[in-house]
Amino acid sequence: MTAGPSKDAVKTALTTQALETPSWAYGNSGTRFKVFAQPGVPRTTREKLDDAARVHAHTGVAPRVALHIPWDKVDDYAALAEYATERGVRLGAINTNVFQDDDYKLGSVTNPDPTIRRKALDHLLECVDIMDATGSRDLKLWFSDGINYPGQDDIRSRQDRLEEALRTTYDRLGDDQRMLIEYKLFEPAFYATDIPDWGTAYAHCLKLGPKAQVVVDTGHHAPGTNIEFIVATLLREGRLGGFDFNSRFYADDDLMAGAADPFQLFRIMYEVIRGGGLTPDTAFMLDQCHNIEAKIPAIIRSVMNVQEATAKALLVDGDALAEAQRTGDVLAANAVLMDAFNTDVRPLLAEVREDSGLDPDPMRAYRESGWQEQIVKDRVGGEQAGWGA
Ligand code: LRH
Ligand code: MN
Ligand code: MN
Repeated sequence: MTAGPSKDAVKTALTTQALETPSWAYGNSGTRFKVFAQPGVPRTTREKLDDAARVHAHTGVAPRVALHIPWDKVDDYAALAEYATERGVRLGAINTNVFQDDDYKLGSVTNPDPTIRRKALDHLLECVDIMDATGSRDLKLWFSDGINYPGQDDIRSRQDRLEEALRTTYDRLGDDQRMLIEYKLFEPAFYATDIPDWGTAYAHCLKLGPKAQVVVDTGHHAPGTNIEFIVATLLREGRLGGFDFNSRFYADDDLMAGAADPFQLFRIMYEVIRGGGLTPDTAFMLDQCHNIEAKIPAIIRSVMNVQEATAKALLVDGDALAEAQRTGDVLAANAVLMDAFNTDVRPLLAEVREDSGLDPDPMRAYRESGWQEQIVKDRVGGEQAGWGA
């Protein structure tokens, strides 16, 4: 038996993790069948930032908010960044959107029509301009591009077109800016998606250069995929840019992180820590939609779930594990991981919060804050901003 990591070391490491919440999770969303509107949802991006600031105020570990353009289109992005700072948060990744326009029916940057490709590229470049104004580090690229039928378009030519758009966008990045390339197995394209997996994303990143990194959306894999293996591999290669955390039962369900499979989240966080990825170089983002549950508390819960998985992963006794692995003691090695996973870290996290002057129970603190009642009262009239509008 070894002593395992000290409580102080675990507590200190926990304070280094900063999560980023997605602006679109604060607004109405739904399935392709129905958007269920909730009272009090933000009508503007500023109101989304107000809500995100509440999440950070109660958890202490969600200081950044990702924007999605044009859902969060405003006239003055520098002023928006200032507004965020005044509320105690910062603007995070800028997410591009080349998937909600009739022109993109046959693809955006991979479209066979050069005029449409140019339009999509211009949007990507505009998003880098926005990053300059907001001070954002990361440009997040997800393409819905793909084909539904064999023969519909040439798979190889589409990769060439994709490469060209990525190259132009990459060359436009500033020294401190990065490009995060997101992959997704399928949907909305069903036969062949142009970036369906980490291998394709990674191949493009390798060609582009060190500022191009892969982002792992946990909902974007086939059932049973060993995501932590992908994480370990990308970290070894220095190409893990970050995560879009969410939970899935079936496809891209976008449920609360840690809700469907907390053990998977733990295994992912263990590989992050094992690979030295618990640093600001890894963007720990949420990408979720709260269709039937109250949004702000759902985001607080998700942040806490990621924190709990991180705490458990930090508790893994590395020395005991290495010894068991060295001696080929399969059961002992597995037990080291399971002991950490089965530890109730909630008291430890309550302590971490109290140490920084927060209520130990963020869910209760939010419930009792009166914020929900206030926004339901105040946010009447106007259109809700973004995705489900
Ligand atoms: C695509 C995706 C991508 C988008 C977001 C709204 O499924 O995960 O990250 O930007 O959803
Ligand atoms: Mn995503
Ligand atoms: Mn998704």
